[in-house]
Amino acid sequence: MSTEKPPSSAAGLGGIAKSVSVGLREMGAVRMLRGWSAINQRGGFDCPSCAWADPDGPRHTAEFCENGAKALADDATTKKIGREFFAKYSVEELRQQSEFWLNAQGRIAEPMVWRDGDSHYRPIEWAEAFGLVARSLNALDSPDRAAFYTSGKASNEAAFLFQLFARAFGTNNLPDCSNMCHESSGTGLKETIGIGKSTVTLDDLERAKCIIVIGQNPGTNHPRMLTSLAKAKRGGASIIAINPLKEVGLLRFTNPQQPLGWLGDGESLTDLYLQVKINGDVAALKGIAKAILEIGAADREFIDRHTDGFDRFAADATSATWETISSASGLTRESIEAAARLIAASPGVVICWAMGLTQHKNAVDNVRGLVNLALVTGSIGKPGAGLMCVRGHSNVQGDRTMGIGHHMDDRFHDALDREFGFRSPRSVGLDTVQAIHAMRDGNVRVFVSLGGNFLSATPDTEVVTSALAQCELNASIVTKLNRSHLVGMTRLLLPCLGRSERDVQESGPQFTTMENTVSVVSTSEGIFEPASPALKSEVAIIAGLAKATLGGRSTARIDWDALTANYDRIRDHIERVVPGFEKFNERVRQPGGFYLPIPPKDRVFNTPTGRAQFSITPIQAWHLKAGEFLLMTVRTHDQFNTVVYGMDDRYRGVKNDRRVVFINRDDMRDAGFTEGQKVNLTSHFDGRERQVRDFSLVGYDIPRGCLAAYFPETNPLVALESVADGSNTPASKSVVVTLQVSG
Ligand SMILES: Nc1nc2c(c(=O)[nH]1)N[C@H]1C(S)=C(S)[C@@H](COP(=O)(O)OP(=O)(O)OC[C@H]3O[C@@H](n4cnc5c(=O)[nH]c(N)nc54)[C@H](O)[C@@H]3O)O[C@H]1N2
Ligand SMILES: Nc1nc2c(c(=O)[nH]1)N[C@H]1C(S)=C(S)[C@@H](COP(=O)(O)OP(=O)(O)OC[C@H]3O[C@@H](n4cnc5c(=O)[nH]c(N)nc54)[C@H](O)[C@@H]3O)O[C@H]1N2
Ligand code: SF4
Ligand SMILES: [Mo]
Repeated sequence: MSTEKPPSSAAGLGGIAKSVSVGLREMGAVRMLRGWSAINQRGGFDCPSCAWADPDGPRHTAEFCENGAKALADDATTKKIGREFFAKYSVEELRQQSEFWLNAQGRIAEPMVWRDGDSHYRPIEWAEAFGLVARSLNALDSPDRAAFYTSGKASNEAAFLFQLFARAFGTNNLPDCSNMCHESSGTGLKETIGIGKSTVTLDDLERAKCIIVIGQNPGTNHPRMLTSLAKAKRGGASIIAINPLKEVGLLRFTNPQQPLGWLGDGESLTDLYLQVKINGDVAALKGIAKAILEIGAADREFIDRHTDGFDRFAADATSATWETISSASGLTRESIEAAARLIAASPGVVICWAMGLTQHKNAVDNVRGLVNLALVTGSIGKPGAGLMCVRGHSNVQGDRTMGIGHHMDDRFHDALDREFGFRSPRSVGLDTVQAIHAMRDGNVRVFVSLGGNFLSATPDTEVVTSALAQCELNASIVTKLNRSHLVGMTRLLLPCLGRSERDVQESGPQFTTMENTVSVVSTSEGIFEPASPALKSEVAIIAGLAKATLGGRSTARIDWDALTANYDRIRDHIERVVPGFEKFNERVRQPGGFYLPIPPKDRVFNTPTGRAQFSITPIQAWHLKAGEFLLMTVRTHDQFNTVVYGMDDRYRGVKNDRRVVFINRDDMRDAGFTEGQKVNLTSHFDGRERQVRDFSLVGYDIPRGCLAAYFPETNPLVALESVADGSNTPASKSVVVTLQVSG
């Protein structure tokens, strides 16, 4: 491992160099340039990485960032693994390898099966594979003994069919990655403003006069957001960052699409950087609201006309003492008041956030706090203002819109039942954490996943490993090998087409659709030949599984073959089941697609009273014992979730190591540790300890008492029971740990 001074600005030449080198390594020059010319272009394919939005107007010839280029290279790599690879390495040998190595071997080229007692995976025909899943599912004594997991990359069409399959089979056990991601946002937004989505367009962000970026690292995780922030900044916006780390991407930005911008240090972005303590946000947000009330900057007209609960909220905020606010947030009164003044000086504020807020015990309170701030400033339903939960996976928002969720509302079920002539189950299904409990207790026996890496993405890795290992069948619809595929009594790999590949069915070439973070639905159509002729599309695999499984057991009228032959037919069903998709096939073919309705934009709040709700968010300070720290688990610049592209974290100055822990230099000194020293991390939850070993200490600009380390290496530390109230999201950004010298 080596560390160096982090760069002074994000993107710029370093990003271009990285995109080219990874592209050449995985794809070669010709394929790389072809891919680059189609990614995020109209008629091309949607970037397989994050859910950031494409511009509504004209597009650049290169409408992607370094991480989009890396994700494309990972998806469209020419490396493949088929029967020879699986004959060479036993499952035991594969288990010894890292996630990085497993992913780097290439695309899975044909269906493979591993049965109890085997040493190696072996090839299996598609029909036999479908039959195997069907027999396992149909042998269960209840449909609720199965769980159907979805990762947020699945297209709308695949997601819609997957939930239909699960519900026609008879269960609402539809856990998804969202349960670990923005579930807290969805929960907090739905109860307060009546919809679990952002209330802004890209244009609102770019024309905002004040923007808060809180609990989010856009330079790494949503890089093109920096282009929009820079645009807003040039238009006169002030930008406030609230984050325990001084993330380079929030400090300065060099736009790689403006050649002259390569020279010099780039544009500075943030006007006010509040280095909050981990989980100090409820206090910080309350402090900002208190200061806004004290300045007299509350938007009384908006509050009176559109909200409930203001008086209680205002009494609570004003009665909080600055002492409590400062000690819980780690911020001075002056800096909080400075933030309030910037907000008050602007006609409205756009608040952007991600995992820094959603993965804590009181995560839903974090989101309520954001809503309070938006409401008190009247920032909903006017241009250049609003709430922007910045989504992770490219179609995670669309998947939920399509019914991937363990607890959809009655309206959705009724529409589904009408459309397909059956009665879908109404009991609440299992979310991700509940599904793990159920597997562990022997109550879920069959696990089918549509993408993702359930084992490494979820908390408490040891518990999940043994829970998944007990499943009679672990069947994955996948592109790449990962650790989730190395456990289970029977394991099935069902390899699918990647986002960048051509999908040709009986009626001809097909496109799929995605919904981005600002509710725009648009098309995605791959351009490359499939990695192997044996691959099927996600839609075809789900239809194959459903047809083999359902037979006479469901009264649902679903012609799976017809749906596979022409995806327009799937979209016709979606149009009749999901509101906002009127004339779906026609509108989605228009350049750039269409916006789904966002009622709060028109100040329509679908809450029980028809008004937006203020909430009370109690400040809950941590009382850590001597030697205890609060750890947040974050992403590097060289990974997409559990998919590790490389071993560097360029923007934080770390090279060639992922087992590092960032610590305040004074804390390091006081504890008698030294830079680079190897330590073990022990977490403490409910009287139980969990440990990961051999991490190198990196002295860093981080508040005292706080640590940062990378996910998924630190997931074994996160207790399965440590979850957010109300959303059940693993609290993977507030893990109480102690450090011990390793050896
Ligand atoms: N390149 C790349 N892009 C990605 C991903 C990826 O892995 N790689 N993942 C995708 C997915 S699924 C998601 S959900 C998003 C995630 O996007 P982010 O949420 O930006 O990802 P994290 O790395 O989890 O970063 C959390 C940020 O919140 C800060 N933070 C942590 N705890 C706190 C806190 O208590 N308070 C505050 N105020 N800040 C805190 C951290 O310092 C960090 O800057 O990115 C998506 N895009
Ligand atoms: N400690 C900690 N844990 C976390 C987080 C954290 O911040 N800290 N973040 C959480 C968050 S926000 C999320 S979203 C989850 C992510 O959880 P997941 O979505 O389950 O995980 P990914 O790593 O994104 O999944 C990668 C795998 O998806 C498969 N895949 C890739 N492309 C495709 C495709 O086109 N089709 C199909 N069918 N499969 C494909 C490949 O096999 C690849 O190995 O992790 C969560 N876990
Ligand atoms: S910002 Fe996100 S969606 Fe856009 S190119 Fe980069 S990784 Fe892809
Ligand atoms: Mo996510």
